[in-house]
Amino acid sequence: MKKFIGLAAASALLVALAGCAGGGGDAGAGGDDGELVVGFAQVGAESGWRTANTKDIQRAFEDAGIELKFSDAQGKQENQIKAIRSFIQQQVDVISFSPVVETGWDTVLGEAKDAGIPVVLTDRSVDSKDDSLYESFLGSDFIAEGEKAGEWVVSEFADADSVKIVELEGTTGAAPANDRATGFRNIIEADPKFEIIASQTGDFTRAGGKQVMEAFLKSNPEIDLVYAHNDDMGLGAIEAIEAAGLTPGTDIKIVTVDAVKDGMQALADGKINFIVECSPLLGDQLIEIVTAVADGEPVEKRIVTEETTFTQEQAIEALPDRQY
Ligand code: GZL
Repeated sequence: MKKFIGLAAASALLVALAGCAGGGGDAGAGGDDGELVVGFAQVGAESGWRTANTKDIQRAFEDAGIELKFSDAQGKQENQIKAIRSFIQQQVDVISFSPVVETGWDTVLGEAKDAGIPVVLTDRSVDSKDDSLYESFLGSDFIAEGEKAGEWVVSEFADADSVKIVELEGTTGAAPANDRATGFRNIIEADPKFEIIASQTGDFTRAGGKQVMEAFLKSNPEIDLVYAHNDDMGLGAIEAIEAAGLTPGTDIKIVTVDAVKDGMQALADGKINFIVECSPLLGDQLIEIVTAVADGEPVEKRIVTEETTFTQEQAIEALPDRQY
């Protein structure tokens, strides 16, 4: 009997201690000890841009001393949805992600809202009609990027009678792919001499760009210009053009978007002719937004990142200081 009472007392003591140590309530991940915890669901690692974006986000959270739970979806929406659900279960304070495609987010963002966890979009946006599902969207204006590429094409081919264009599209359904296509057409469709003779996704990867360009070269004897939605696909196109015995940047001109180091080197070497910048360095601005949101402070719904364009001369000048 004595033994039984001892055991009962000991277990009662354990329960009491556990209660104190836990500070009451569920021991969720989110800030029981006042520390901010943020869950980030990244698209994947498909391009030099994405690698630079991930590195900058992780560096910014490290510098700020804020706990970052990071997941890489390997380009699959279902993995991003799973990661967001896991962050909800872990009761993080804020969820942030770059939606791999624009559609299909309302249900899981509704679950985050019901759980009282604010969401911040970075890089790419969603097509949700209900903008209460996220606090802020930090990223580039992809339509403007497409328009800048179109404006360069119009000036570069001012004296041409006909310009045959092939387009290497980004990931099907992704906001940058949809909007860079729209922006480019907003400009070139004003003049019928510009003709997009083929357009296909290379999924933002170098291998994808090379494979699609090989097919374009086989089925289109006359190509004047490649419009690639990112540098990586443009670099793949360069490989295909050279393998076909042609000179990229001369026989076939190339305009791309991003301005990552490899793209800028190709621009400096004259293999790419013009690059529209899309900055992946979103980390510090993301820290400002998530800390404001966690403190219940108002944040701007839409924050557009600053970016420019590069010619060959500008790339040669900028390369030595290029961070990514
Ligand atoms: C743009 C970003 C795109 C880049 C690609 O903000 O979403 O995805 O342009 C990347 O290089 O893969």
